[in-house]
Amino acid sequence: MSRHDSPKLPLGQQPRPDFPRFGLTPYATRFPSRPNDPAVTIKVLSADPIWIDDALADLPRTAQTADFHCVTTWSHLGLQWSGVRFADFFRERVAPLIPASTNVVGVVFRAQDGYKTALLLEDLMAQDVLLANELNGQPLTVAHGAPLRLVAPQHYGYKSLKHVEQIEFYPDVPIIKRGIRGFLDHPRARVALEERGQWLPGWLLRRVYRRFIPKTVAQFRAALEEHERKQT
Ligand SMILES: Nc1nc2c(c(=O)[nH]1)N[C@H]1C(S)=C(S)[C@@H](COP(=O)(O)O)O[C@H]1N2
Ligand SMILES: [Mo]
Repeated sequence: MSRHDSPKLPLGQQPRPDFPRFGLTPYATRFPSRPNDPAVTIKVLSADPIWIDDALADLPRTAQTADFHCVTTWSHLGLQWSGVRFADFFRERVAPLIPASTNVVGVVFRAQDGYKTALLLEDLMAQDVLLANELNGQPLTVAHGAPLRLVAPQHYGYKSLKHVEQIEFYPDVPIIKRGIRGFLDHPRARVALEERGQWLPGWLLRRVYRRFIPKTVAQFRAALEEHERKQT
């Protein structure tokens, strides 16, 4: 075991005492347009989008503690999330809209800051995948995904999309093609299998990504401070 590994953590991850606001650097200066509005639109196959005023309304709430693993190798342990299971949202709000002859396979999430990601429906139906609106007993902040974020603890952090705005359901696996992430995105990104990216091995991505952590954290923090200054 190298000094970078910890027995508690998945392969290649290192613990971080804080939980920084983080992401691809172009998103450091992008913020949700409606951080207090829990409305989402859903698009099922080729039908017109459907507007839901409050994505979590009338669904059973659940809470869980989970570790968070960013693909760049930092992990923050023991976050307490609460919200609604994605599986419950899907069964109650989406499944009734799907024609019996069609199978939904891929799901694309779009965020209020322009970020997007895709997951397999199969992975989203896991019991620990949430649409969360609370973190550690408090409403989600802008830093961590207000008004609503996906939490998929078995997948790298880039799948846990913040500021959810639209959820789209497809009969096949959508490919996210956008800049470097299009190249390095993995359709599943399972932490246990170290699926960091599609084409390059985990051990290589680990070394490259690790170097960018301090600069990225600083950039995201400075942008948030600037944003908050402008709000007041
Ligand atoms: N909307 C949105 N969601 C996002 C991102 C982002 O920039 N915008 N970054 C992703 C990445 S790479 C990570 S590691 C986590 C970071 O979550 P945090 O900022 O709450 O720590 O959010 C993910 N979801
Ligand atoms: Mo990340």
